[in-house]
Amino acid sequence: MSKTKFIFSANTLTVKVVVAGPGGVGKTTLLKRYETNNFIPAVTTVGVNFLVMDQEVGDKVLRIAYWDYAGEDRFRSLFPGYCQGSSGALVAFDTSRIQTMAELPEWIRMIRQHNKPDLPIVLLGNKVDTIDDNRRNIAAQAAERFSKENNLAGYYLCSAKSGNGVESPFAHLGIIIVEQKRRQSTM
Ligand SMILES: Nc1nc2c(ncn2[C@@H]2O[C@H](COP(=O)(O)OP(=O)(O)OP(=O)(O)O)[C@@H](O)[C@H]2O)c(=O)[nH]1
Ligand SMILES: [Mg+2]
Repeated sequence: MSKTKFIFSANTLTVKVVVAGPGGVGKTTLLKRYETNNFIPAVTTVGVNFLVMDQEVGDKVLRIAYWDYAGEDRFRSLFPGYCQGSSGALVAFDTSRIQTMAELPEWIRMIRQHNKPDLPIVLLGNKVDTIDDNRRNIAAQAAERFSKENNLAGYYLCSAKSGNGVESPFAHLGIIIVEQKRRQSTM
């Protein structure tokens, strides 16, 4: 698997991935890290931000448009419309504020309601650079339990600041999307 800004190929499939979760957990900063491999602190998203990145999965190129939705409550009512037509989702919480995980069922409910119910969703526990090993273990156990209970495709702990663990969830979601499209014979 490799990722880049644009890969020229006749074998390109374009999909949408929605990025969701409470305000301030680091969604935009994670996307910036994925795009540039640098820590670029973000400002609160107003509405939605976009990032388009290509990912090679086997002999296919997956062109993913990430729709990075604002987490603040005042934008919530527009989210159902924005998340329609997604092929996958990344939902994020902040491991230094583990209570942010409690808001995720509502985001997941909206995503599933407005997409196919079997939409693959990957959980991200961000900001692990700010917590010690003990709290990291607690966050990992909570993420694992949450992921099972909510039938998610997987969970990852990561840090947009250090870059740790950021590539894997993106790669994993891309692979699942391609497998799902193959099974549905849409690629
Ligand atoms: N220490 C640390 N800070 C981070 C990390 N990721 C993001 N931040 C900081 O957390 C704050 C919020 O980050 P954003 O990326 O704006 O969060 P968001 O989830 O996009 O927030 P909304 O757009 O309001 O939904 C910023 O000050 C970032 O610099 C991280 O991994 N570690
Ligand atoms: Mg943001």
